[in-house]
This record gives sequence, C-alpha cells and structure tokens, in this order.
Amino acid sequence: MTAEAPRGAEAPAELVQLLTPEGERVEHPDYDIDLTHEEIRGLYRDLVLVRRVDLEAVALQRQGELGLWASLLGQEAAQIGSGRALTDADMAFPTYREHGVAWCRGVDPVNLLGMFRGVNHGGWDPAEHNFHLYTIVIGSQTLHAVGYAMGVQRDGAEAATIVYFGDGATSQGDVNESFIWASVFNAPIVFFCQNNQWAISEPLEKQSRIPLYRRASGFGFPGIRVDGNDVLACLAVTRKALADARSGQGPMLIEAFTYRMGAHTTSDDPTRYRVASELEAWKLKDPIERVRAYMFKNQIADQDFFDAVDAEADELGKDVRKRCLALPDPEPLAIFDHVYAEPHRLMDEERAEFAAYLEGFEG
Ligand SMILES: Cc1ncc(C[n+]2csc(CCOP(=O)(O)OP(=O)(O)O)c2C)c(N)n1
Ligand SMILES: [Mg+2]
Repeated sequence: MTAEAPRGAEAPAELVQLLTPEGERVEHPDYDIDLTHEEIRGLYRDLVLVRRVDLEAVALQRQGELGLWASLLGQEAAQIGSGRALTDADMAFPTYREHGVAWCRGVDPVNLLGMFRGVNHGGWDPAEHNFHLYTIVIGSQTLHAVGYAMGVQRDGAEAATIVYFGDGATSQGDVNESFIWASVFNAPIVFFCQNNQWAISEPLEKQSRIPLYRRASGFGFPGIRVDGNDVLACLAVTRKALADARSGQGPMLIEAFTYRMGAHTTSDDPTRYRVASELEAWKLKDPIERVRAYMFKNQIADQDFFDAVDAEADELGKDVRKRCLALPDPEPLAIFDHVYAEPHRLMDEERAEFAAYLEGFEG
C-alpha cells in the first residue's frame, strides 16, 4: 500500500474472501462454507436489522436521548459473521461497539441503548447470554477472556471463548499479555480483532509496521486475515477457529480487515483527520450491498423478501426508539448496587454518605 493511496483502496494480500465486493462467490482452499438459501437470507436480515438499530441509536443521541453512541456502521459483517459462528455454550467478551454480536447473543438492543443513556450498567445478564458486559477500558477484556477460557479448559468443558478488540487495542499491554497467557496455556480462545483502520484519530500505521494478524506468530499461535466486510468469510474463518479451540488446538488471532464508516463515537468528527476519498473507496465494499447483489444474481431472494426485511427494520427501529424513551431513570442510590456480589462495608459507608448528600436537596 503506498502512502498516497487511500487506505483500503487496494485489497491487502493474504485475505480470506468468499464474496467479492461485487457479490461474486469465490472459493478458498482452506475455508469453504456451504450455507442453505435460508441461512444466507438469515445473515442478510441480521446485517440489515443491526444497521437499523445502529442508525436509530445515532439519531437518538443527536436528539439528546443518549449521552453517547459508538456506531458499528461498516463493521456489520465482521460482527454478524463471527457472532453467528458461536454456539450457545461459547462465551463472548465485547468492547463497546459489538452491537451486532450482542444481537447474535440475543441481547435486547434497548439494553445497549440504556447503557449509553446512562440508566443501566449494561442491563443484561452475561451468564444468561454468554455475552460479557461492554468494556470501555481498551484491551482489558482480553485478559478477562483468557482467564475465562483457562477456567473452561480446567473444567474440561467443550466450549470456546471469543474476545473482540480493535486495531488500536493491539498496542495495549493487556492485549499482549493476554496473547502470552493464551499461548503458553494453550487456552481455547479466539482473538477477534476488528481492524477498522482507525483508533479514534490514530491511523493503523501508528499501531504496527506489519499486518496485525502476523503479530500472532511472535507469540506462538496462528493468525489470519479475513475480509471483515464479507459475512460468509467471517463466518467460515471464525467457525473453524472456534472448532479448533474447542478441540484443544489453542488460540488463534483473526484480523477482520474492515472500516469504521462513521465517527469513532458521536463525540468525534472524523472530517478533522481523514480524507473523504477513503470513505468513498470503502463504500464500494459495503458489507450489506455485496450480499444483496449475490442474492439477487443467484435468485436466493426476491424483491418481496428485501421489502419485508426493510419493513421489519423500520418496525424494529420504531420499537427500539419507543422503548428507549420509556426507560425509567434509576434511583440515584442504585449506583451502589451490584458493585460487589456480597454486602461490602466501604460501599455501605459511601451509600450512606451519598444518601445524606441527596437529602440536603429536599424541603
Ligand atoms: C486504557 C484506555 N486508554 C484509552 C482509552 C480512550 N479510548 C477510547 S476508544 C480508543 C481507541 C480504540 O481504538 P481501537 O482499539 O482501534 O477500537 P475502535 O474504537 O476503532 O473500535 C481510545 C484510545 C480507553 N478507553 N481506555
Ligand atoms: Mg479501530
């Protein structure tokens, strides 16, 4: 890639791809996948619905109803492909952008919005969905995930763990330490890095001189780069990595090569640090458009199907908005709940102090 070319304008070498940006199905010697038409329609529906939820959340933030939102726009295929590769027994550890994975794990999108509205701390039970709470501290969830995977390994259970993180996170100490632990203990974990080319305003070039997936070899486990805008390839590659982890073959790093089409969060303005031509180049690789083109060309779905999915997305958007606005404000003292599983003296003292402070406002 030359310095002048917009980032992503050239397809990187060594990229697993099963569906080209034009919607042509291509073969790969190591990664193939045989899906029914119904399964492909299901993936398309997932992609469209999560994009719609995301759009609604951005609009709600703009209208003052959410404090913040981290959009997944452009990363739908990486998240749906990997999310749908998981079995119920597998465990996923997300960052703050994994709304598509949350969808695959059956987490109500309104819970995600509640967190960004500041009325809950996530709102779902990680044990019920096998989907950990969102983590804002960059990279820390990789250590939690490796610890969890080592626990699963010691229990002798046949389940894999997947942990999500970004390109910027690969520079964090926590992530590198987690690679070491996973490697030496042969932990059943898949490291799923969504390389969306940016860490807020820092470009990928500031994180690594080599492709990120190649980092893994230095730690002693395999790495692979997949087209992160290709839902079929993401599904195939993640499915295999999870199966390998479950059968005792140890960790794997998947670099999903994708692009953050929106701002980092709603507090960010990407026009300050990246050129418009870069986004234009990536729009041609849109993760939804290529599936749609493939389905049309191969008569996997007709216009009625696409219209029905669009109508369902509109209904979902309306429903999410309505239920988000109806979320009750929590009691101020609820902030002290769930910090520890057991009663805790310091927490009791702080609660009492805050209660006295609040009483000062009454009468
Ligand atoms: C330990 C830590 N340092 C800094 C931050 C501030 N911060 C929030 S997001 C972000 C960039 C993360 O980039 P990347 O890992 O590529 O993930 P992306 O947001 O692109 O999905 C930073 C530095 C943080 N949340 N935690
Ligand atoms: Mg990034």
